[in-house]
Amino acid sequence: MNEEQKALILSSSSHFLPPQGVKLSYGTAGFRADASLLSSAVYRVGILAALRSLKTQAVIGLMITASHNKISDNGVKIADPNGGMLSQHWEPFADALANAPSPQDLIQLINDFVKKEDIQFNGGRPAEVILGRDTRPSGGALLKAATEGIASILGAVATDMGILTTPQLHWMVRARNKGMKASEKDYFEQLSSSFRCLMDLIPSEKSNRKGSNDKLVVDGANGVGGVKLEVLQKQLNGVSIEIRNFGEDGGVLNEGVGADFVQKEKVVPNGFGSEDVGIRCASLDGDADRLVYFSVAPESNSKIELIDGDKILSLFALFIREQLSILSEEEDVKNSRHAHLGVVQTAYANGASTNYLKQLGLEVNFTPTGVKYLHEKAAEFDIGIYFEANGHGTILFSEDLKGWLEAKTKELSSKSKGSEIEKASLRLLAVSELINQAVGDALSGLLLVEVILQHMGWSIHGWNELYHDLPSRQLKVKVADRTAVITANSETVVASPPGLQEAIYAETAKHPQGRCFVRPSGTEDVVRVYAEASTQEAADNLANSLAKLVDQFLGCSKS
Ligand code: 16G
Ligand code: MG
Repeated sequence: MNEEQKALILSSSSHFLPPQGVKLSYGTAGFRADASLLSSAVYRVGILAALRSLKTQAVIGLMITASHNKISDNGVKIADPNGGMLSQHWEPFADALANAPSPQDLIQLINDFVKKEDIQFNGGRPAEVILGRDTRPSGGALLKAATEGIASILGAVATDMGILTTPQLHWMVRARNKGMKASEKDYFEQLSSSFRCLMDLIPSEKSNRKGSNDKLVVDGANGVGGVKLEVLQKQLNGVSIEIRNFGEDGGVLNEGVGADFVQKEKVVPNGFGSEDVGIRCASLDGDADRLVYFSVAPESNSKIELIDGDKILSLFALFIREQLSILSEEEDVKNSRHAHLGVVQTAYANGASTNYLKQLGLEVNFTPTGVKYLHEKAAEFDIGIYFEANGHGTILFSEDLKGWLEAKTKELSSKSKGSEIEKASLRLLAVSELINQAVGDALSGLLLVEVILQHMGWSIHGWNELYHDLPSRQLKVKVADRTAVITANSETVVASPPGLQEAIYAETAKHPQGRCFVRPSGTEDVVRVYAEASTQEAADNLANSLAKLVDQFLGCSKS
């Protein structure tokens, strides 16, 4: 770093001093905190984004959002050149950057890091960062802070893409770096045209069936997702979507609404009620990277039947498997290709879903919680489907398989036009266009669910009947130091403190079909407890006993 560069960072960073006594951690989904505490961290993430762009010589994304958190919070995260999460290898730098106490410390830190990573300021392409934000009122000011951070790296270019869903920004970063069309209009066009293509491929005897194609009602969490879905739906033919809670009717972001609320509380979001019994409903989270479906339970005030990420995964897996099996019937063995399909879940996946997937003969893999882990695992397959129970997930297609499918459809369009094999390969290609390849995307996930339900001729109830969730319970426990809990085997067992796992095994054994685990949260200062068992009472008991054990072993409970 030359002196001019150092002086520029020094002067601009003096306008963004960090609040005293606040320690931030990049966590599983970037920095998140009360918006009033964030301008310094966001400014510094702007610097990080520009450095990341210099290092990778590619476009980097910077998203300002706090997803499902309350409206007064905000946050910031980075999208890497492939549209995925920031490389884990840079996370400690992000932490150090955000927590550096003074501009001088900041310069020192950046200087050391630039040397270590061998980041070149001259000779290559200048840094380029594209920015997006959700609908939070604090977003505009934080976006300015990020832009100033980017501008403090000489020659760096920042482009504000406006209000976006998180997956839209990730999609744009990926598209830009692949040299593809990358505007918001292009995003909508790609989703709508691949959706229409899939709708055209629905077997005719299914498309007329009643029950599957009646209306869908979407809870937009009073956030950006509903607004964007409104735009997208104008480009879809023959789909009827009613959007509620799209933030323009006085509702507050994530307050009693949204995918996180619906999945955790298992009750209807605001704006839904007994008049909706029997209707197919879906809920997005505040930045539209989570999706769950639900239906209002009959004869109950506010209870719902939840169709979570596990069931979305199961629906996707069934459909993909069906298309692959049609393709494998290709007579010309020389031309056929075995596609390796894998699914990825976390310990939160309901045990009934895992059993169901295994019974289908699928390979089920587990990773720790957090999109970055699931995504990385899913990328190992020709087709990798990943979902967290909370509704984060997508389907990844390897470049190799996509290339093969493109060649195949070309060949089949002349050789056996209209054949089942041609249709199956066209469907897979269209899915790879529709479903966001950069990150889980509630809008593209929702369109794919809608197509598949029509393809199968299923109502939401038919889908819900694929398997029955085991009763489960989640609790959180406040402890003095949650980092004292160290887990192993994708968070299914506790490695430390010693003795805790043995005590957990002893409790589990007392409950039929009992399964449980504890893990430190990556987003809140708590230890989370999950338990499932054959009855709700048993799941509740098991969760409560675990919470007590955590309290005993970690002591000094704060509450
Ligand atoms: C973040 C993660 C999500 C994970 C959740 C767990 C991303 C984009 N988001 O929201 O995948 O399920 O954290 O939160 O990675 P917890 O650690 O507090 O349980
Ligand atoms: Mg989110």
